[in-house]
Formats: sequence, C-alpha cells, structure tokens
Amino acid sequence: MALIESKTGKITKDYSIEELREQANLMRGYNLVALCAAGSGHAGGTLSIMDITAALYLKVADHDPKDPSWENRDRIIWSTGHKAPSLYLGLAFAGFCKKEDVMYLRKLYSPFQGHPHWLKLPGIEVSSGSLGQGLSVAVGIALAGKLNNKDYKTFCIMGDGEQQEGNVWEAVMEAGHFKLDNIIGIIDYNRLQIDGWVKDVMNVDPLEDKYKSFGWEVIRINGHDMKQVVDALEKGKKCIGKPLLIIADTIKGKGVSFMEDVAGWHGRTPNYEEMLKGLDELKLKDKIPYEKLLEHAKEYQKEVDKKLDLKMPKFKKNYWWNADNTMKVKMEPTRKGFGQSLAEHGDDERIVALGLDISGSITISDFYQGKPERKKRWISMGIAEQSATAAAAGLAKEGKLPVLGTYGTFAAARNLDQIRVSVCYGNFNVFIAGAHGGVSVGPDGATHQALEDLFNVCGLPNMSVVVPCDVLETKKATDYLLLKHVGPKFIRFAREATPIVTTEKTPFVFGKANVSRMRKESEQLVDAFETVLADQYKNENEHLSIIACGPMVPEAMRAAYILKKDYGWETRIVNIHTLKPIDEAAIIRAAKETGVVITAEEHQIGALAWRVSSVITECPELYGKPIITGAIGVKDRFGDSGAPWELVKEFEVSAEHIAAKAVELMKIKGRK
Ligand SMILES: Cc1ncc(C[n+]2csc(CCOP(=O)(O)OP(=O)(O)O)c2C)c(N)n1
Repeated sequence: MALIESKTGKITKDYSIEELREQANLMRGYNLVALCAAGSGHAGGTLSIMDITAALYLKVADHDPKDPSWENRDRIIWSTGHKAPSLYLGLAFAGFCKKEDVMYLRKLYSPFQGHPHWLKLPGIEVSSGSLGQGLSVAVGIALAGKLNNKDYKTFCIMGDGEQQEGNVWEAVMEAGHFKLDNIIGIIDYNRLQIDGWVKDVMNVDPLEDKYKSFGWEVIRINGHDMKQVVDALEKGKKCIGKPLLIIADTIKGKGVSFMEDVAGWHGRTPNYEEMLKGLDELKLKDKIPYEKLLEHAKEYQKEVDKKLDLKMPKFKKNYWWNADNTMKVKMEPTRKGFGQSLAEHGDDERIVALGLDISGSITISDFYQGKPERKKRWISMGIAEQSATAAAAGLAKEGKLPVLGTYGTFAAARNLDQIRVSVCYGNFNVFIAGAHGGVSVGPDGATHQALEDLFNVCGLPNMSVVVPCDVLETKKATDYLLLKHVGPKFIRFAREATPIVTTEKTPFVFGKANVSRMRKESEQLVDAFETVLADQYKNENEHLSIIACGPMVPEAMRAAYILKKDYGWETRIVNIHTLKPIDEAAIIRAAKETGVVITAEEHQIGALAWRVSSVITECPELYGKPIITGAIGVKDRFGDSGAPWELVKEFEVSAEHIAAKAVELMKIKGRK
C-alpha cells in the first residue's frame, strides 16, 4: 500500500515510481553527508540497498510515522545492521524522525547508533549488527503474526556475504517448514563483502536453488530498477503458502563512481572532498544543504563534549595523554603486534590462518602479505565464526597450529559452544584472537564492543587467556602463544591506537605479572617507569596497588602519575597480562603489602576484578587483614557509539577514574 494513517486507514502519501527514484537519489546524498559527518561507517552497502529502502519505507510497507508501534504495521528487519544509515534515512524520509538529525550518526548518546538499536529510535524494529540473526527474528515475528491472526508482513534485509552464516540457514529452513508466507527475505546481492568478492571469500551460490529447496519461492530482480523493486515487494505481500525471497542484483557503492564495486569502500566514509564529488555525481549539490547539515552535526558534538567534560573527575591540572610536554607517549594499535608476529613466524609450515572476512583490520592477513607461498595455508572461511572455530579444532587434531580471529564479540560469544566443546573440552591447540576488544573500538557501537568476552573464555577449563597492554607486549604474547604454548589459547587486543608503555627489554613471561613503578617525571612516560617481573620485585610499602590488564595498564600508569603529583602517593602497578592462569602470588603480595587494591579492566567489571577478589578472599594469609578494594571497568551496561576516547571517558575507564577511586579508597585507609 503506502504510508498510511493507522487510525483511519487513509493513505497519507503515495509516491510514483519516478518520485521514488528521486527520493532514493536524495537519500543517497544525505547518506554521504551523514557518513562524512560521522567519519566512520559503511558507504558501500548503504548505497547498494538504497533503492530498496526507498521502495519499502515510502511505498510498499504499511506503517504510520505518527504511530510507529501500530500493531498492524509491516515489520522491516535489518539483519545487516551495518547498513543502519540507510534504515535511518528510510525512517527520516517517511517522517519518523528529522532528516537533519540523522547527522548525529554514530555520535555519543545518539539514537542513530552505528548499528540499529530499537530501544533508541521509534521505527526501528529490532537491534542488529551481529550478522546472520535477523531472519530468525523475522521467523519469530512472522510466527507471532500467525498466532495473533495478524495480516502484517515481515521484510528481512540481508547481505549476500551474510548468507555464509549458518544461523541464516536454520531460519531459512524454519520459514520453509512453517510455510511462513508472511516473510519476505531480501538479499542485497552486491557480490562484495569485506575481504573481497563473495565468490572468492566463500561462495554462497546458487542461492535460488538453495532457498527453493528449503520451500521458498524465489524471484531475481535488478535492485536498482525501481519498477522491478516495487513489483517484487508488492508480489511478496500477496504470497500464499510460501515465504518469498527477492534476490536483488545491486552494485556496492551505487551512484558514486569511485565507490562502485570497490571492496575497500565497505567500511569507509567519504571525506569532505569525496562527499562533494559524490553529491556532484548524484546531481545533488544544489538540492541538499550539506554545509548546514554538517554544522548541525558539529553543534551536537559540542554538547557531547560539554557533557563529557562535566562528568570527568578533576585534578590539579590536565593530565590527559600528551596534554603536556612531559610524560608523553607514542601510540600504536595493539592489533599491529599480532600481525607483526604472524608475519615473522608464518614460515612455520604447521601454522594455518583462518580468515573470517575482517582480515585486514584485525591484521591476521599480515600472515600472507608479500608471501604468496603462504597463501595455501590461508583458509578463508567467510562470515562463519562457529564453523571456523570447530574446523580449527579439527586442524589442530591433525597437528596443525590454527589461528583465527575476528571482533572479540564474534570470536568469544558467537562461537562460545564451539570453543567450549570442540576446542576446550578436546583440549586442542587452537589460537583465537579477539580483536577490537573493549569500548574503545568506538562508533560501531554496542554490538561490536566486546565487553563480556573475557567472562566467556576465562570460564572455560583448559583455556589460557592473555590481554596484552600495548603493541610490543601483543607481539611478545603472540610469539609465545603461537609457537610455544600448547592448548586452547585466547588473546584479546584493541582496535584504537593506545600508548606504548613497554620496551623491547620489558619482560614478558606467560602467567607471570609485571610490576611497574614510577621513578621520576620525564619527557617520555615510558622512561619514567621501571618494570620488572612481579616475583623479582622488592616491597617498597607503597600507598596503594592498581592491578590492571590490557590498555588499562597505560591508564593505571597515568593514574599513578596523577596520584604522585597531586597527592604524593606511591603506586604499585601490577600488569596482569595473563588473565588465566592468573599470577596469584603477585596479587596477594600487592594486597598484603599495600592494603589498597584497585582493579582496572576495559570490560564489564569482573573478568579481572572478581578473579582478583577471589584470590584475595581465598588466601589464608590475608584472612582478617583490612584489604580495601575497588573496581574500575564497565558497570553492567551495553556500549554506545562514540569516538574511542570519548567512550573511555563515558564508560569511566580512564586514568582519572582510577585516580578518583584511589582518592576514595585512601580516605578509608586513612581512617583505619
Ligand atoms: C557475526 C558477525 N561477523 C562479522 C561481522 C563483521 N562484518 C560486518 S559487515 C561484514 C560483511 C558483510 O557482507 P555482506 O553481507 O555481503 O554485506 P554488504 O557487502 O552488502 O555490506 C562483516 C564480516 C559482523 N557484523 N557480524
């Protein structure tokens, strides 16, 4: 039908095919501006799906912007959550929200999250971002429709690469089995995914035959021919006895010549010049007030900055990273250390690296870069974390050294049962990398911020877990885990550049903590600290201890600096790079010798804090001793979109938060 007034059934706007084409073009333009304002996001897929978005939101779906939760509305599920900007523009052009507000895309506190969150913006049906789940949700919604005798239809937008997820096929089977003729699946068949052409990464074809064999009706259309798109969607609304799949042939980056069919534009955004060029090609430079829109985004950002600043604990001066001429740091992403190690040791014929369609960004592709002879040991598994994990167990069983990695949340949650049973229970030598850990992965938002991964992997018998503090430690940890450690092993590293706080000479011994002490104020923070193995450290009766892992170690060092300068307190920093098995002796000594212990982790509080607490509370030597403890970490909440360092502030995982906690605990220590 069209956009309607739910109370009266009156059509409020009915677009012609020509008007829909114009709207889709305009939406492409707004998309470029929003992505430019955000500075991150997905250009390619948002442009390939835009004609379908316009047809669905402005013409085919029955819904009412004034009553977004009208019970008879058609439901539109975005299984490919990374195309969120397209969804937002569909809603905005239909009147659910203001077009200019889409410019808040990916900004902190914004309803326009990097991946859609239905609790933040009316009109979004479900939260998504972890691929392969949407069709199952659609099955549930369609089943509920049948149970409730409702006539609404459930549209589900998927990607072609996404078809590699096993979960998709469970849902395809269910929809066919239950003859859910109220489901219309749409595949944005743009032939590309992150690592390249779908047919090369992991072929999914012939999709028509596959869906048909599961009891679906299938039609294939040109996804940029508005008439064909509208006709296909309308046909879906009339389907009887079977679910319908629309395979829409599209072009990734459609409409902007330099983005079309280029894999690199999957997760890239246009800069200002590229945005202008794109708008020019779309003939929209005079039709979209892009300067005003960019200004709107900047105004929003100013408010965010103010709010964040008010929330931050304050000290005598600004101690933020590189704010001053002393205690400066160089920054590099920890993930690079992982890639460097794979590149260095990749000649070992036992090593087999498994790709999960996010290879460049997590650096696992460094394994074969410039080394074509290693390509035979590079196995692209597509977007299939569960199967890849179990396959790695099989490779390990036959004597190989399999390494796989993806976003921490997909490397330690999506595949948790496979890690548990196939890898850990079998005690196989599988090396899993959880990349982009913590909130600092930034604007992708909650679905992509691994904040529970360490609970999952630390809870598994036989598993060893390492969370290195900087790029150099990541390299050393990978060197060790890759070739020396035998058994299930997990390394967690981050996406964002974080301070380098160790040197080549800093010890790294698996299972043994390091102790760092600030000795002076110096030009470079790394020179101000002395770091030794915890079991070689002699007690100096410091005022307090900070026990940290991962990028919280640099924050702990900065906190020690703040506490020394503003309060004259000495701090023992214990770097627990190996979370499992944990260095109990180092924790017990810190507790006994300083009496105040603060844990710091970029994770839901507990992966480190509760392990440290249990070491302290179970140590007979400490029974009855007044140990004062506090925990810094994420406080039982999901993540949010925002710039990486903004999120460090918002989620209270900065040096300032550690130092404020120290002040609080030291008051208590003083009272004793
Ligand atoms: C479970 C899961 N694994 C990995 C990712 C990371 N990821 C985001 S988009 C994408 C590629 C998707 O390709 P496709 O479905 O073809 O979408 P399109 O090319 O149309 O953007 C991947 C691997 C994810 N979001 N979810």
